[in-house]
Amino acid sequence: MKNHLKQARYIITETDPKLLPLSLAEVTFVGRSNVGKSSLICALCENKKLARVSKTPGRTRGINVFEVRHDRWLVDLPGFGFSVAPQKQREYWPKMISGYLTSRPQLPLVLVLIEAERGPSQLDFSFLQWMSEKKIPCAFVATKVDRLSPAHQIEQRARMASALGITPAEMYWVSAQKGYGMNELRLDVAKALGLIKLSPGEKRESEEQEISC
Ligand SMILES: Nc1nc2c(ncn2[C@@H]2O[C@H](COP(=O)(O)OP(=O)(O)OP(=O)(O)O)[C@@H](O)[C@H]2O)c(=O)[nH]1
Ligand SMILES: [Mg+2]
Repeated sequence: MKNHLKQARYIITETDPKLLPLSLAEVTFVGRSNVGKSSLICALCENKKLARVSKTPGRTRGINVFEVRHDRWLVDLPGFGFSVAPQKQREYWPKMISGYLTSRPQLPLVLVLIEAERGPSQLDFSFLQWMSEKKIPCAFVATKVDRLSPAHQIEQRARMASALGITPAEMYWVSAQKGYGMNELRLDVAKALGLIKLSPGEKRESEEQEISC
């Protein structure tokens, strides 16, 4: 299957969302520190050097923008839940994230990443509550599924989906490290960016029509 995201390149890091230029469409990766946002962007684009990955939480400090095609972006946000600040402040996601999410007119897809092994935390639920109050739709991605045994994966996927109020099939289930679940997510990201158009009701590769700009 052709990877429509492979030509992504880094274009800008911004800390003030108000200063970000407009795009035609942008797919955003958000979630707790260390959940695997940058790793997932690298895996989707098949470019290990694209976004910085680190064992230390808090690696991504600004809003990092990668352009897949002219004005069609992937956006890597800093993680929430990690800070050197006291516990009370740490439990509130930074202004940079909320400022970005409430100020972008072109957000066809916001992907909320949650570690498969841990499931959603209290902090994830308060973030999701805030997203719902702001009426920002999102889709869920369970990350690092390679850390679970195959037998445990089915059970944990069902448990996580139920906690999030969705069906297991509605949640992406991925491992950036092993490459699991990449094709399905790639296709939906490319679709959200308007890079490909699928025939109604079909997801077959042969039915994809590339859109040129
Ligand atoms: N086992 C496993 N580890 C992963 C996977 N994806 C990421 N990791 C590891 O998780 C750690 C954090 O990955 P990052 O991609 O930097 O996470 P992030 O969400 O961008 O982190 P911040 O920018 O700090 O918020 C790194 O040590 C990665 O190697 C995966 O699919 N499987
Ligand atoms: Mg990161």
